[in-house]
Amino acid sequence: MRIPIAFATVLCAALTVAGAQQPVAPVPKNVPPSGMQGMPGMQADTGKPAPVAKTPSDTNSMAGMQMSGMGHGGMAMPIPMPPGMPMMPGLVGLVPNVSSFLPGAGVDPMSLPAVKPSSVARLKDGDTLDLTAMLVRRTVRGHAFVMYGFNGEVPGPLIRVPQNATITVRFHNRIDLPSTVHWHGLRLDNKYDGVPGITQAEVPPGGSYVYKVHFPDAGVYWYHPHVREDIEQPMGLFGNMLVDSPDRNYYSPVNQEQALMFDDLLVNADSLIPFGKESPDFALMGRVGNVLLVNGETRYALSAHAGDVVRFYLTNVANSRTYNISFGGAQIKVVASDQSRFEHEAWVPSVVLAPAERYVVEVRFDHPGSYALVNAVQAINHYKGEFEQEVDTLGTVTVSSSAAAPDYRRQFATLRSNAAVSRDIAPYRKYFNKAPDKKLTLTMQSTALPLATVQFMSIDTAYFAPVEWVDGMPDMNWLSTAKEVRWILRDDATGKENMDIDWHVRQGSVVKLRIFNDPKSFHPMQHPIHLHGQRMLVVSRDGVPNTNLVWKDTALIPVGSTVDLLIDASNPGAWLLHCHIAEHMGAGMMAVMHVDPR
Ligand SMILES: [Cu+2]
Repeated sequence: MRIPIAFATVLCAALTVAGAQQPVAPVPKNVPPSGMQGMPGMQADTGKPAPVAKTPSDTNSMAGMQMSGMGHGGMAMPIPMPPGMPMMPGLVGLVPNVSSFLPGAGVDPMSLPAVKPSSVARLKDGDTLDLTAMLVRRTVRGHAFVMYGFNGEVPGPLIRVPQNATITVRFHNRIDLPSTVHWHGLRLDNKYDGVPGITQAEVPPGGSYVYKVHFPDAGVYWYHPHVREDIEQPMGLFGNMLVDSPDRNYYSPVNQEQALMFDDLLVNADSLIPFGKESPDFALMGRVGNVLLVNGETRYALSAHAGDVVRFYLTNVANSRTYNISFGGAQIKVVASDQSRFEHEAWVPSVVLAPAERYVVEVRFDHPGSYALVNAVQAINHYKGEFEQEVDTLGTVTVSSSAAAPDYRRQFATLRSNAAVSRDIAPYRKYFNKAPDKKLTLTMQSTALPLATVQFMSIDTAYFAPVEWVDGMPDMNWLSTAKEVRWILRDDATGKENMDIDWHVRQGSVVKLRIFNDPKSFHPMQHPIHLHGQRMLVVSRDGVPNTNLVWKDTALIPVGSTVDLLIDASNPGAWLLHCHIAEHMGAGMMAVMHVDPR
């Protein structure tokens, strides 16, 4: 799709005609290839096969990389630019207003243990796990870097427990930043939620902290630090938790199970791009990496037999990137998301995952050959003013000619309805159409951004997409830090913003929260909003009721949309509500909801 006005012309006009009225480009009726209609996170079934994919080295090429001069504490700072994309002339030579940070300053990566793949920690009620955040050596495209891992692993150990278990986790911080562990999506005891300043103090380097982690709901969860997520997560501190239902038929039978954690990393030819030390950089759009990773590796590989049904647990752990995942044309059945199964299983051609979201899908590989695990999105080329298909192959499923045993073809062909989920939701239906109890507007403020950035952004806003798929302007994004950009949750009723919002609701109440993502803000962008310690339903978007519900803890709020969330405020304590784009939270986008005990 082409924007009617040549963007370069518009840009030049904006940069050269100081004080002139900004040209206004018409707003295209663009719709990304996501399914923001119908089932949340799902693409409408087009029946078309997935597009032919390029390899990551094609699409994430460092070619076209430009030098932006000295940056971050005086070191040369080349910001990788997408191929064919020039740096903004007004930004050349500028550097972010922070000093630079990378893990393990002065540590020789070769002196560290090489990172290990994730192990499975099968634990039962009452068990104890030691979890140590530590420095590891990771090799990305032939270059060894000092990064982080839990117990030396990336992802960290996959914690697999029965529903209703409580385990003890002794967390040891052996990295060079303070840290904590947040148990994302769990309705656990507030004091173990891992949020510094609200439920505990930061664990300093060398320190330890003991968590009691309770698992009330079956599903797929993940753990990660709640201190400088913009650094600690992309450097490797994340892991999954799988909570098994006692119901043996909770899911359909499958031949294999696989947990996939999607991540991206921002690198130049031979260096990691440093982080802002005093506050996050890349504060506008979040740090969007140029190397896509599955379970910490640039190439995911799986072997299967012809006819195998594989259940994939998908988790997006990226700072900012939203994925749109498919499996080389293989049929995908979506069965569950963050905290429960869907009411009704459904066929989808792809799965959209915002940061922190999880989806459980079953995929049948019915014939021998190879299937590409693909991320396919419609990117905006901000410089040309065009939308273009961006397709990355993240890995391959190689299917042999030997036949699946057992053969689950028949079970796979059946779309189940989960009456237990509908029964669980039934008592909440009477609240679906009530007036909102709380209303939030998502917006932002900028102060002191470079003039070229401000001018560019005001034009860019004219053709925003409902979902921002990639970072098309890394140079200006890099320059923005939490000192220049403030992301805002604004309470419509009081005008209070972010941590000044001090909501109190009664335990046992059902809270309808309406969130509006203001398209007229300086930089409209989607926000994955996460509520700690509770569960919620996405009951409608833009007034259209959701007819296939699932319990969630994270909901993507597209640009210009109004989303109604129904929160089951069952768990007492002080709980964070925030955007899960790490840099947006680092630039203020969080509030506290107190659930007061009955
Ligand atoms: Cu955000």
